[in-house]
Amino acid sequence: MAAAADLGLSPDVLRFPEGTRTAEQAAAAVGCQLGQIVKSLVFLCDGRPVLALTSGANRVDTGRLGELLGGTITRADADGVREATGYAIGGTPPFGHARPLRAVADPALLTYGTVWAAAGTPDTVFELTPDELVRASGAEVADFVAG
Ligand code: 5CA
Repeated sequence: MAAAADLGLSPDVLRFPEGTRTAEQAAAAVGCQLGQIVKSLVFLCDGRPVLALTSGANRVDTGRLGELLGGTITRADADGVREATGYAIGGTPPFGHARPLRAVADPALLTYGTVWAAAGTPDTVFELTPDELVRASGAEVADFVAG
C-alpha cells in the first residue's frame, strides 16, 4: 500500500480467500469483534462524495450525517464509489483514494486497541490503530450513527 507508506504506516495486508467483502465476513475471517471492522462507506453530500468510516457494529443515520456535514445525504452507487475512491464496494480502503475525500469517523472505532480495514480488494484487510486511522484518513471524529 503505497498510500500507507506515504503516511508512515507499514501495514501487513492479510488476504482471506473466503472473502472479507462485508464487515461480518471480515470479522469472521480475522477473528475479531464486528465493531473492530472499519466500514469505509461512500455517501454523497449535496452530490459531493464523503467517506463515513463506520464501526462494523453500527449503521449510519443519514439524517445525522447530513446535519453534521451541512447537506443532503444520498448513498453512492457502485459506480459512484469507484469514481470517488478508485475502488470497488467491499474493498474500499479508508484512505489512499484517487482523490482526497472529506472523511468522518465513528467514535465507536476509537474504543478498540486496533481496528481492521479493507486494503483495496474484497479479500484483503489490514490492522491499524484508531489513531492511525484518523490521522491517515484526515477524518473528523463525530457521531453520525443510528441508535
Ligand atoms: N471489506 C469490508 C470490511 S472492511 C467492507 O468493505 N465493508 S464495507 O461495509 O465498507 O463495504 C460493504 C458495504 O457496501 C455494505 O455494508 C453496504 O452497506 C455497501 N453496499 C453494498 N452494496 C451496495 C450497493 N449496491 N450500493 C451502495 N452500497 C452498497
